[in-house]
Amino acid sequence: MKEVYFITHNKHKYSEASEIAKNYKMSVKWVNIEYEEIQANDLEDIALASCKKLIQIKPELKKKHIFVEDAGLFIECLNGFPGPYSAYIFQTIGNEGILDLMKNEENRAAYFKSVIAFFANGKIKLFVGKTNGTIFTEKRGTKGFGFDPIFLPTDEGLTFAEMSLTTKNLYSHRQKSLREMFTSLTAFENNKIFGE
Ligand code: ITT
Repeated sequence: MKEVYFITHNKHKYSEASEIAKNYKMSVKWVNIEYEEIQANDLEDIALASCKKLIQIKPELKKKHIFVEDAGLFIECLNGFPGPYSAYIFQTIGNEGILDLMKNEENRAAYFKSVIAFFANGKIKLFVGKTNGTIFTEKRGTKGFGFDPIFLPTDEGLTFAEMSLTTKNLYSHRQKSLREMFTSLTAFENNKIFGE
């Protein structure tokens, strides 16, 4: 069974990845290392910088297949806010703050985006997933994490926080980027991952 190492502080993200990996007969190992994320306007730049930094501070990771993932919630009527600043905004104003900002707002369209930076054999590759949806008018559900209680994926009557992990894994931005990564890993032999 192939092993890939997910470097994240977030246990929920690890659990989501771990479940998806089973479908690809792979195993995800959780690595929780302290490191500083850069601030940037693109999730791609943040994920790439984190991946590079981790390889630099822990050179032993170079021998493994590792990935980091950066995600964000982009709200249309707020011009894409909080986007790449999602972690900070969640910690400061939280779901209540977002709902307040959107009080009386009719355009509730939003999307979640996930960017994986995957490192193997000396190269980094990005995988992206996006899920469209809407911001509900109040918090609903207790599962998941972060903005899950206020996000309804399109055509679903439930917020992410009302879904089991398995159901969130049918719709989420993260399962899309993860599936891309696992498909890519399955398609090539270890030493040919990037067509070498
Ligand atoms: P890392 O250590 O992997 O960076 P993190 O929790 O800081 O873990 P991100 O920077 O990728 O994760 O995500 C930024 C914030 O966006 C995160 O703190 C959540 O509040 C929110 N978020 C990301 N993915 C989410 C999801 O699937 N459901 C709900 N909120 C999410």
